[in-house]
Amino acid sequence: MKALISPKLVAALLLGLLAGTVVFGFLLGPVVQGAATSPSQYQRPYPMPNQFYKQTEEFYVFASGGQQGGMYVYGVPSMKYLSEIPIFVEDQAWGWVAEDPKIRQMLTNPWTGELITRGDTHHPSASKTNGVYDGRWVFVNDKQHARIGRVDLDTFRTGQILWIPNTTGGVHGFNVGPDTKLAVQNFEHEQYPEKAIRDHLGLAIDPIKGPYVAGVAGIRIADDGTMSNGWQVWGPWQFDMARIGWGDSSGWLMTTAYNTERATDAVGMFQRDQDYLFFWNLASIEKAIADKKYVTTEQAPDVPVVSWKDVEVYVTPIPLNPHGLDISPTGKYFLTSGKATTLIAAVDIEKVLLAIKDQKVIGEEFGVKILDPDFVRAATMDLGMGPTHIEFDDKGYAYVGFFVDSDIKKVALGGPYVKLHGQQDKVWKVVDVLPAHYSVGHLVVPGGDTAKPYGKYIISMNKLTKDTFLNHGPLESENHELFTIGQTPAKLVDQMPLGPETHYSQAIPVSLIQGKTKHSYSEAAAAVGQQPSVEYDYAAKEVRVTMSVVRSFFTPGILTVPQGWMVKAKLISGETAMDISHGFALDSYNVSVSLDPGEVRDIEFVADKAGVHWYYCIWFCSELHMEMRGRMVVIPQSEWTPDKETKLPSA
Ligand code: RUQ
Ligand code: CUA
Ligand code: CA
Repeated sequence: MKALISPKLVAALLLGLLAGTVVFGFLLGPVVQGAATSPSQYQRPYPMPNQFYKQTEEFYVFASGGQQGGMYVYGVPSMKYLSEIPIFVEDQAWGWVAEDPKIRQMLTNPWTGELITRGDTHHPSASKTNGVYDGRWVFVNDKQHARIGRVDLDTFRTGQILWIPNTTGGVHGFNVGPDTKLAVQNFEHEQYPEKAIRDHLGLAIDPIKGPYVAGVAGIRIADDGTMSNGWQVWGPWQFDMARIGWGDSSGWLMTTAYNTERATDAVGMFQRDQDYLFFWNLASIEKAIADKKYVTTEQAPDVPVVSWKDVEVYVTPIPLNPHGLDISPTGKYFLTSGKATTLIAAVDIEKVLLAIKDQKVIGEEFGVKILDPDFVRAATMDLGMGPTHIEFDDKGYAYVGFFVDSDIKKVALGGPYVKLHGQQDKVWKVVDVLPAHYSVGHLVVPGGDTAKPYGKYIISMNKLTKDTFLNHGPLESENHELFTIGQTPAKLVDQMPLGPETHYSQAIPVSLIQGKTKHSYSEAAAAVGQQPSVEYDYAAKEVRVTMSVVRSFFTPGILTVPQGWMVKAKLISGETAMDISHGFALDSYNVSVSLDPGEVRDIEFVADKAGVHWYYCIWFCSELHMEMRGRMVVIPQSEWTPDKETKLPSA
């Protein structure tokens, strides 16, 4: 095994992480990738035929938006932005607003009743069948608030948000298993949980000094995509990344921890030369639950919380403060990157299972056996500064991103993968270097996190763009860079500025999605029997209105309301034509919703401002778009008389 890195070197590396970004800005800033963008590789027809992109795109990319709170969608290979999918934050442009009670409920913390409109999406993970994408859903986590969103790929809209109990948030690694029955969510930020959990773990925890505890939440996913909180396993450590195994690693859950020191500050989190990769036997978690070895909490009386002591779990040391944890296509190798080192460890699950069987153990911590790293590793590679995440192609190569080096190193995998790339490439060695602009976070090879990578492309999601694009103020965009990898060397073919801030992405074949996207909702058809109506409820101080919205009228076109009353409106779009959306925005009120074709939207708000307020359509839907408006007349209660009620001509 490679010599361990000394803490002194760690400090030097950390300084390097900081300094490196500055140095690279100067050194690499002016370099233009002239050859890589030569016309021969980057030609689009002119004039552009209709549907050119529709016919030539191969993948949809779903990129997490980070602090944007949802996901971005674009096409590959064109790198053309298509849309945004709002999930955890309100986004009026894409029709995701809390005045719709359905959306408000999804965004409301079920335990505190608080509406939460901030979020931080990290790791999209697509639904799979037999370890391969199936195009049904993309799930993604919100780091800040411990929520999981499910995006339905027939509408590109969020269908469910699941809140995870027993944690104050700060969750990171998220992964959906090979058959979409189980997903896992790690708690990255250590917790001081309810007493029931603290007592069950039996660890001394001081609420101020720590050390705290954390764990993994198991989320069950029903056949229709409905998520529910299945279980949690807690123990002494936090976790960063999570992967549910498949193939050679079926039945195992792998997690990494960078703070095995259980510290509460950055210096403390770097005290050890190595941290851990964990192997959890999933069946042993189910068995502990079946054997009733769990507690529940007041907050979540139906979610079993299991102690690490009651399940089968092992660790093996890996280079310090690991970040990437990625599994090769057959499920055999786990590549982990020590982000403050130059080292990538390749751990072989078959050797892990042998080590468990033959007790190749070098010690234990908190009762967890530490498997001998010399025995379980296939390789320890010294590849460059600041390794981040890793992806795999279909030809037996791994791609490792480097934040500090600002490049991607292509490495030939050993073992069963040798037959894919032949003997010409030395295994566990770099065979190509792809320069990136600049600091690489995640990478995505389409299917590169599944049993069947599609290969062909890699997208580098770069954190720092420097001067790659037209400057636009101190806050520069991110850079998604597309390379073709069907050949060596790889070629940079395109770059795309995109808003903050992608962590991971999923690239799903167009063929799995294109045929099923809806052009209109069927809800309005179901609501067709509902005539426009207005109902005044003097006891509840509520006006309930059913409003038809169709080119180019709102019916009713006038709505009178006593000041201070609640307005509950059901808006029904009568449109079935493709791409004809309407909206309902209300002058001087914090109300603006979008109605896609055939969509039915409930909205609720208090009519607290007196006067004439026009409601108008926000989409330019026809030549009569601007005339598509109506009045809400709010009358002070002292001036209100029932004869001022809006009366519709009876149908
Ligand atoms: S976390 S790159 Cu997946 Cu690395 Cu943000
Ligand atoms: Cu409807 Cu503009
Ligand atoms: Ca550490």
